[in-house]
Amino acid sequence: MIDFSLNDEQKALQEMAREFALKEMRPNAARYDKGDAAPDEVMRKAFEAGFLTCNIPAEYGGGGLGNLDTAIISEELAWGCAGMFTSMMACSLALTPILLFGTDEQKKKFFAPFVREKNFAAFCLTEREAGSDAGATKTRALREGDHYVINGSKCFITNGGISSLYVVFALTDPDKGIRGVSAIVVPRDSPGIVIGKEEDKLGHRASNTVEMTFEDVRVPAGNLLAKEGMGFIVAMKTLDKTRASVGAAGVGIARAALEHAVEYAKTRIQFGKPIALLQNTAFQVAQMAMEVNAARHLVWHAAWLMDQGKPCGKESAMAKCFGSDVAMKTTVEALQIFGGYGYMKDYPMEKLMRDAKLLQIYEGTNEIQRLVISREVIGPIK
Ligand code: COS
Repeated sequence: MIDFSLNDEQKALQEMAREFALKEMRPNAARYDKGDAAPDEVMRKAFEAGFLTCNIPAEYGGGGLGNLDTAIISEELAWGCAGMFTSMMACSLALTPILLFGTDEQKKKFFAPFVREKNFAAFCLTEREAGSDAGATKTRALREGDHYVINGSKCFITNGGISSLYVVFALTDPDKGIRGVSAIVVPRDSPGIVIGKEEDKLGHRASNTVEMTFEDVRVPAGNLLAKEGMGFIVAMKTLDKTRASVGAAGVGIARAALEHAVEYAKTRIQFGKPIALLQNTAFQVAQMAMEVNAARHLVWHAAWLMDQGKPCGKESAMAKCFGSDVAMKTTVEALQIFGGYGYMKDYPMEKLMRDAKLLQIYEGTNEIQRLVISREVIGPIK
């Protein structure tokens, strides 16, 4: 039987996240969108509310929430401010490899600071020459006794400048290409980590994005996740799990744009009546509402599959791709309903549109999602 209703706990989580988004994120969104200050205070409150640690299992002191629970919360937080949400999501993205592949000892050690106080983590996969082609990593991690020595550069690292811990993907065996990549946990206080200048982005300006260089960074060999050479699989399995959250963020942004457009269309009088009564506007609203709903169902389905421990790579890619495309399309159309006002910074539409764009790019471009989906749908060709 299929049950689309949320249970009481999920309804309470949704309500709590919506309240947080409304009271803490929305009133501060425009201020942090300027990008000249970090939303530390909002993040402190987000930590206290448990949003930064909700995916850490309860046995390690976290919220122990499931993937569907997290998707419900993600929609609300992105509805509040996609930029601040990105910082939170990037932190859970970086903790996911530890969650999936860490030993009990590693989980205890690495999760402890995150449940104790506000901390961020960063997922360091992308390089200048290894974006969509994530396996083309050039960063090296050479074994020297009981340590790895890491050298190389990573770019577009969300939370890079504010994190206490990094999960770094680097070649431990350069001759083996993709099968020579390993995933290594690197604490921020390791000497040799150089944080580059903060990127000046189109949207998600409340989040921190930097280039990072690792210069002879020595970390204990015990910080290796899984086995040497398994790093690419670690990255792929992590992204299979986290991409649905990007879809959830897309739903949150699109829903916000739709709600603003409906409110505006009901009060904006042109040709003697509210523009909501014009059939073009009404049909646009209907289309947006259908797509937001469809995107949410894809997200919830992918998250539900994860909670059942079932394969979800294709469904997670669908949720990410469709959810972010819907966010982009809906924000463009909702801005159009606002006409000239939509283009002004006094109204929320232009930020929503700028924020929507990144969802089509990060955690794998939507072209990569289509590649992942089509490979599975088409299957092997003899
Ligand atoms: N789960 C488990 N294993 C996987 C996997 C998955 N989701 N995806 C790939 N693999 C395995 C493959 O089975 C293959 O193993 P074998 O060689 O033993 O058969 C290996 O990994 C290499 O896979 P593949 O041949 O598919 O690699 P490609 O180089 O073609 O790249 C894509 C695959 C394009 C899907 C990958 O590079 C990718 O996701 N790129 C986008 C990266 C990204 O999202 N970046 C964002 C950074 S985080 S903000």
